[in-house]
Amino acid sequence: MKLYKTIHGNILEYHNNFYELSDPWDVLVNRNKLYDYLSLKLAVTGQMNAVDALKMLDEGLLPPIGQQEVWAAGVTYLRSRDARKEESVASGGADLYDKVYEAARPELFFKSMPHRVSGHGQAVFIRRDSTWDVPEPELTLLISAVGSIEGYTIGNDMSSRSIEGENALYLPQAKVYERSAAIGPCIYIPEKPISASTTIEIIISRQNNVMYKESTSIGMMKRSFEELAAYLFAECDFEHGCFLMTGTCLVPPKNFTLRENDMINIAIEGIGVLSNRVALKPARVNQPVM
Ligand code: DO4
Ligand code: MG
Repeated sequence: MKLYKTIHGNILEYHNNFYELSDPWDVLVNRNKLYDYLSLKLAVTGQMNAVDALKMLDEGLLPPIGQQEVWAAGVTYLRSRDARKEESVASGGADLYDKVYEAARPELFFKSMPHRVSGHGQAVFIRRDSTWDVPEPELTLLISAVGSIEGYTIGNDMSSRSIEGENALYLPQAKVYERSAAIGPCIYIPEKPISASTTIEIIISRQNNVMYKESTSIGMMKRSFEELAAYLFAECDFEHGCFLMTGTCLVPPKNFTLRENDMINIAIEGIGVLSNRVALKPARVNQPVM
């Protein structure tokens, strides 16, 4: 099942049939056994006209988020550890990434408040004070207030590699800024947990030329989703549930940096495609000069 948030309401898609659900978003997604709840709703809700549903999705799609915080895990794949070690050689911080990859405690960091999140079709930003920027395609968990993993979406943990590489203590600036997180297009709620063979693919294009294309499977991850969720919930409460990006496994080559108007397409089997154009935040009056 797939749950979409639109400007006109919430739409559930099941086997190419569409159902409008009147429950408020934050109540709807924050449930233990969400699949079972939605199955019951399907049985008592009339189908929407498919043309109307597709028009709503086409014209009014929103990021599938309400009041949930977005968190992220790091260095959960060997590829991510190696990329971080390379970029931080000069700062002397390379060992940190080895240590966190091997440690029992994972790296978890706060990524975004809901208002900074972009959805499918919206722009993601790169920082003006960064020289090396990449998208990070990440399977993203929807976790309920009681800590149960209820669904999945596609996440993009936009990152400045130049700022993180300069000094690991700059991580919040490398990771948290306007439109540095994208999720969407929907929440995928399968009957059983997502399979380890699920593929994740990224394509970055510039003026219709493919600049980078790569895919892998989520089974390459070192840690389990339950382990990440358990650490996140150990000493934090999430009244509305939360999203957790599970780390990147696909890293563009060292000589690649994103530019304005690049297109980022991230596809995860079963969920769909999250597409975002790269932009600069419109400059403020009195924009500080760095
Ligand atoms: O250690 C820094 C961030 C790592 C990260 O975002 C990732 O591995 O996806
Ligand atoms: Mg990441």
